[in-house]
Amino acid sequence: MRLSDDARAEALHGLPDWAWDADAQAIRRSFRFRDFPEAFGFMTRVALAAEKADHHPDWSNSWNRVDVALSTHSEGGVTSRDVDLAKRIDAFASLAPPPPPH
Ligand code: H2B
Repeated sequence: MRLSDDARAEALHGLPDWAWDADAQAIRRSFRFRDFPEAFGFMTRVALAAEKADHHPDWSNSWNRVDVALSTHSEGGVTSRDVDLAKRIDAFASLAPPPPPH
């Protein structure tokens, strides 16, 4: 079931680096890593978790950057499955060494 506006806003308090994208009816976060192997290692971990959960991100990668959008396509919006996957994705990202500052 799609989360109400209030429930989604509440869930985003627990996901401070994620933003609501009303046009896409999705939540989004960009990740930056040291280099391409770190980015792709992260994507591999996320891909395996997503496949196990049968819930998949919409994402793109450019070298050390990964842009992720989560939405439940069958529901046309954000559900608890997106919130759960976002939490797992944050946990994977936190394991990677930080990228150098700009
Ligand atoms: N992922 C996401 N994000 N939304 C879905 O509605 C969805 C999915 N549906 N992964 C699943 C797969 C469905 O297409 C398969 C057939 O179970």
